[in-house]
Amino acid sequence: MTIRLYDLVGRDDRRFSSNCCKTLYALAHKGLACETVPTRFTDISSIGDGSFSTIPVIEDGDTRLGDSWEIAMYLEATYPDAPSLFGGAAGIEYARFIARWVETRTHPLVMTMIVHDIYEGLDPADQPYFWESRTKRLGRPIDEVPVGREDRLPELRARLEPIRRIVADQLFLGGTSPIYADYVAMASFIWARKTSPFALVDAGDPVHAWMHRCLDLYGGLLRQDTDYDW
Ligand SMILES: N[C@@H](CCC(=O)N[C@@H](CS)C(=O)NCC(=O)O)C(=O)O
Repeated sequence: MTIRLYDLVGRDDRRFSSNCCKTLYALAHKGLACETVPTRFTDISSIGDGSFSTIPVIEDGDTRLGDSWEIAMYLEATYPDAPSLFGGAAGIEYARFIARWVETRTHPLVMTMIVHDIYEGLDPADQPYFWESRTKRLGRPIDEVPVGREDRLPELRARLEPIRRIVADQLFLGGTSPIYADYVAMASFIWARKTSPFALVDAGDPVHAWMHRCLDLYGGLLRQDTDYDW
C-alpha cells in the first residue's frame, strides 16, 4: 500500500523541510512506496481532523500520524521485515542522541543564517505567516537575523567536529551504510541546501563529502533541480 506524506512546499514546488526529509529517507530506507502531498505552512491545519500544527504527517491505511521521530518508530515497528532504520535498540538511542545534539548545537545556528532565504523561497501565501512567526521566535525581523552570518560560520564548522571525525573514517554514521542517525543529522544540510546559496561546508570538508553521499542515496531522492549547488 502506498503511504501518503504531507510534505512542506515552497515556491516552484521546492520541498525543503528538514523534518519531512527525515521521513522521506525513512520510507526509502524501508523500501516503502510513498506519494507526497505538497503542503504549505498555511495548509497544515487542514490535514485530516485539523489537529496537526506541524509536518511531516503520514497516512498509512487507517493510520494518520505526525512527528518525524514518531513516524520513524512507527515504520520500524510496523514493517519489521524491511531494512532496519536503527539496527536495534542501541541504534535508537544513538539516533536520539544525534537528534538532541542537532536540535541544540547546530540547527538553531543554521536557522540564523538561512531564515531570510527560506522566506524568499516560500509561496507568497505563506510569507506573512512565516515572517511574523519567525520574527517572534528569533526576536528580530528576519531580514536582520542573517546579517554577519559569514562571521558565525567558523563556529558552526567547529561544532560539526564530532560528525566530521566519524565521517572522515567511515562512509556514514551507521558505518558502511546509512541509518536513521544519518538522516537526522543530514536533515539540516538538506534544508539549507534547498533554501540558501550560503554554503555551510566547503568541498574538501569530510562533512561535505558525507552530505553528497547522503544526497546520492535512493537514486538521488533528496536532490532536486531547485537545489543550490554547494
Ligand atoms: N518535532 C517535529 C517538528 C516538526 C516541525 O517543526 N515541522 C515544521 C516543518 S520542518 C513545521 O511543520 N512547522 C510548522 C510551522 O512552523 O507552522 C518533527 O520532528 O516532526
